[in-house]
Amino acid sequence: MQEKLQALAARARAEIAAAANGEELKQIQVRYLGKKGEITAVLRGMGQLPPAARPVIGNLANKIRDELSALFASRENELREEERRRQMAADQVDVTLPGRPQQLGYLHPLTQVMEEIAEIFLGMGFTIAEGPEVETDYYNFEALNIPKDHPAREMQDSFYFQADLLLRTHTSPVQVRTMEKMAPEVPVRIIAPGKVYRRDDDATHSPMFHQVEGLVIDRNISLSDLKGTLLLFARQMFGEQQQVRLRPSFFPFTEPSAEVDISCVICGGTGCRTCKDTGWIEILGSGMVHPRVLEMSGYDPEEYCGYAFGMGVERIAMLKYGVDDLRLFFRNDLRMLRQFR
Ligand code: 2NL
Repeated sequence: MQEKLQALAARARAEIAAAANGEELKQIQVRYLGKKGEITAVLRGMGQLPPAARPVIGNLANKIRDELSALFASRENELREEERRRQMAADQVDVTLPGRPQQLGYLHPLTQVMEEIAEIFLGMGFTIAEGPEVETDYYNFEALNIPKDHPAREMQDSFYFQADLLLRTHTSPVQVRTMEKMAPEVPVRIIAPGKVYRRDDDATHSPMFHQVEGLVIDRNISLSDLKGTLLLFARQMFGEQQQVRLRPSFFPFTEPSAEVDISCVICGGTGCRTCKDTGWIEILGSGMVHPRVLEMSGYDPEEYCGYAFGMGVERIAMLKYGVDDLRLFFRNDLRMLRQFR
């Protein structure tokens, strides 16, 4: 019996030493020391032994059980340590590998052009005004002298949330809000760059586009101030050789109103396909702020006056870079956008 126990112990020691992982070790432990394990069976079977043999075998079995318990515990620690080392080795970062190059981002060409326009006016003493893209009927239309039956107010021309809440169709409401806040203080000398929305979608119209509007209010402002300012703008934006001309036009919020042309950026004024042989290209709309618009926002039109203008950033960018389809700006094709990095 003693030899059988010793042999069993030897077998257990060997199996414990050979266990490859915690799972295997657990199974071995159950086979020897579990409720139905071999050692347990010996200890349970003591009653069948002759009384004289019981203390010897009992002692030996207990000794073996304690020894094996200790072996299981230390082997379990050993296996856990091995596993930890394996994990650490697997997780190790090879600091000698070359780094992954990070792509440096850049601004969208329209944002670049919008900022370039803004910079030119900042240099002439304008400051930047901003405001909400969701506007009320009052700020987008009413305060700009756009009457209730004006076609711009039709559902099919603007994006409406409610009868009196819509996506702004120009950045003029930003200027109206600024006038309201400042009145009757002068001078007002601001530009309002930003996104605007109209229900248009073709090669020359996008439902979302960008505008920079400008507004100056003071005493004794005239059309010549407007023309001189826009001439400086045209020369900084398109080159010192530029000329500008004003053509009579109409906007509900200015009186008189004018379209502003610059010499053709393609032919320089001699006539080509782009300028339809006129030598001139339209770049913005402008005029003297309508007295009703001044009055509604708190400026007495008898004392104050001013000019305003508005330009489409997409149009300026297309002319500056010779892009013939506005939709190219919105297609997110990197072959296009990378050229503006
Ligand atoms: C265009 C024409 C224009 C204005 C915008 C303006 C703003 C206020 C008062 C009066 Cl608060 N006018 N803005 C004036 C004339 C023309 O934009 O064709 N834009 C793309």
